[in-house]
Amino acid sequence: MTEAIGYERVGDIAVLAAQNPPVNALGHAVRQGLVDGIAKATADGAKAVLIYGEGSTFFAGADIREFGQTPKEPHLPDVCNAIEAAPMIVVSALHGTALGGGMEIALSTHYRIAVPKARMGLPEVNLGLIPGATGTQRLPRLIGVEKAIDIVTSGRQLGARDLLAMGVIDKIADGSPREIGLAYAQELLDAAAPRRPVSEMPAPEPIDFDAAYEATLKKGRGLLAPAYGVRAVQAACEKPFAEGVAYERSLFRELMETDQRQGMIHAFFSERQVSKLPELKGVDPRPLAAIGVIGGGTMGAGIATAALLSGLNVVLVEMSPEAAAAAKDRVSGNLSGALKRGRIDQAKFEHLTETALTPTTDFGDLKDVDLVVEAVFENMDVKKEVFGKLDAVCKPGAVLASNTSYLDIDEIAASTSRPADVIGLHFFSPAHVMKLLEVVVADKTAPDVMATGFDLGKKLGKVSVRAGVCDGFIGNRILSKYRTAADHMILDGASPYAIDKAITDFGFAMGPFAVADLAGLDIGYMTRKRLAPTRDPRERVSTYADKLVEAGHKGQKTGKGYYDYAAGSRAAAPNPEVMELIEAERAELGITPRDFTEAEIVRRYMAAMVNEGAKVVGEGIARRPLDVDMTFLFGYGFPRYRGGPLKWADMEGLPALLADIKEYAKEDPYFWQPAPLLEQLVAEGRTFDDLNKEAA
Ligand code: 3H9
Repeated sequence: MTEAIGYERVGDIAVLAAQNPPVNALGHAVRQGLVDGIAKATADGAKAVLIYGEGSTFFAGADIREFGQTPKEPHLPDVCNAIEAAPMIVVSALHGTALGGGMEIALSTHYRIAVPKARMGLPEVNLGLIPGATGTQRLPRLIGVEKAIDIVTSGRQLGARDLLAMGVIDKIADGSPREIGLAYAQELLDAAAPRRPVSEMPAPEPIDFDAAYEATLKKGRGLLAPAYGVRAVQAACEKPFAEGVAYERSLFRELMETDQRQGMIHAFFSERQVSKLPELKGVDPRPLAAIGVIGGGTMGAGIATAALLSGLNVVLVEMSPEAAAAAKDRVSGNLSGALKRGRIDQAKFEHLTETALTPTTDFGDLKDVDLVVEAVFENMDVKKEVFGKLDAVCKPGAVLASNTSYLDIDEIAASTSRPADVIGLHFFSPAHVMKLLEVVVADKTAPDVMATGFDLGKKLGKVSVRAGVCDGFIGNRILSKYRTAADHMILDGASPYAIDKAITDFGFAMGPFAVADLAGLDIGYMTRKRLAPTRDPRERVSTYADKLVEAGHKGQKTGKGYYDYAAGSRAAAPNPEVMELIEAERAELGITPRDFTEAEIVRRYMAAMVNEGAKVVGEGIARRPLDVDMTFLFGYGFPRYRGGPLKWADMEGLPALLADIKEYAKEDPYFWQPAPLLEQLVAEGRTFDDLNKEAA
């Protein structure tokens, strides 16, 4: 026996208790302990075995940290088969989350009981994998092909009631997993219940697997794992159990070798790492019960909605009673969406809109709030005026935050008498939907103010990334570079539509031009005008986009932008005026357009993203490469299975990417200045991930 599995006899029942905190992951010691435990129970003459987990959960799956290393015996499928082959009945008692290999262990036991709050699922697709320990072979035998495909391909978790209704578990009972498991095992022994191996159940009825495969592949937008899951379930119908298991294993191993698996697992750990910063260790956040929001436009109303939904009281300040009423309507509109989706009930809706939310025109109403987020017009003078008022009315210790997306937070902070309390909290629109929050730390921001920013993000269910002060912080600064690279390609011969297609084929949710239409083309227009006075004369600038805006085409809100939305559909057709403007500009500049392959478009676009990402890390604006990666995953629709721009760069190979950047620099040395950090990593033969590990 290993220490990871405790062994005890309770009458006729041998009890195997997993003890591998925090989540009882099925690492080597646990697997060995289970196999030894079954052998010991057999040698002991036990009539039943109970398997359960100590601590917060049943097994939450294979130990992801072991992935990528040479697997050590006993392998998980063998453990599952050894459990099922035990000569006595084996019962599992579930609590917490029985995920992946954990669910596969449960499916290998003969009977399953769970506490009411237990959840189960096969989330392997979220790691770029399929279940690799007999799950795709046992589950369809138990509940049929369609439900099994849904569970395997979606990775979603199911609650105990649904699991009982489907026949995945046999019983629900209140109590500790040990108590309910022992009682159930005894009940089964008393009833002389037989062993019930799922692998011996008849093969399930087939469906049209080719159609299911194609549909799943399409839905995955490039992610392979779910489609592989369909093929694995197919094997449960067509092959004897042992062959099906071998086939599942071969697909699992194939996926294990992919970049997609690496990208997804990088995302899994980075998502947890991103809010763990050395500078926050031991720093307690300030209390947060009520917040203020200044400005009730789309952004302010979104922030207020997110705060209300997370249980915070909100004072929403607007300029006039009419604007305050309109802001309240916006918040109510957002909350009615939550009501419709069943996230809140009518009583809660009324409480949030009528009691927890205070729309006002009086800054004095902010005197008791713990934190204020300002979301007013992007203009330094306007912001300073607001911060002056906040400085006058807010209680000592209140956190004063700006939602600016590019203005200098140091300058805003300096305009108050309490710069240590000032921070940037950059939300993404719609703020009650988008997961990203950039916590922008200024020179004088106090550590507990930064901790409070992260705490607010956590309360709001956001992924918070620490950013330093610069134009555009992490995300928008990098965006402006790859967007410029796209504009240069357009001048040289690519079309916005070819670029959008290449980028969505790469896996982005939307291409940059469709995104620009959605956000409003006037935003980019204003940014270009703002930056024009300080623009370096060597910069290559295109003007077709400005002309488009000046012609009144501002994207979806005006019905036309890069695309024509006249038909009311978001899957709009190209706006013919765009190519006319582009061609006119090319002619004016004397450019003979050339062809761009999809591969070249992606390469240049990504090279610009990675190069600027490396500058952002090199300058300390992002603390670690993973901070850039998470910014893009959660704020910019970057495909999760590619891990993020800098993880993608690692997998592509930094030397080749740097060589391409130097090649592009021959045409445009100003734009393509290689990031010093990228040059350094290449010279030292290291990767961005090495930097992540050093920072951990
Ligand atoms: C699989 O099973 C493959 C098999 O089919 C075949 C194999 C042959 N391994 O999320 P939390 C760590 S694939 C290692 O903050 P929560 C996590 O990193 C696996 N470590 O807590 C964190 O560490 P730290 C299928 C793991 O309460 C700590 O535990 N299973 C694993 O919010 C706490 O995690 C999955 O994909 C793991 N499997 O949520 C389940 N899981 O404190 C993945 C967690 O150092 N896990 N850690 O940062 C989860 O979904 C959530 O962690 C869980 C708990 C719901 C369990």
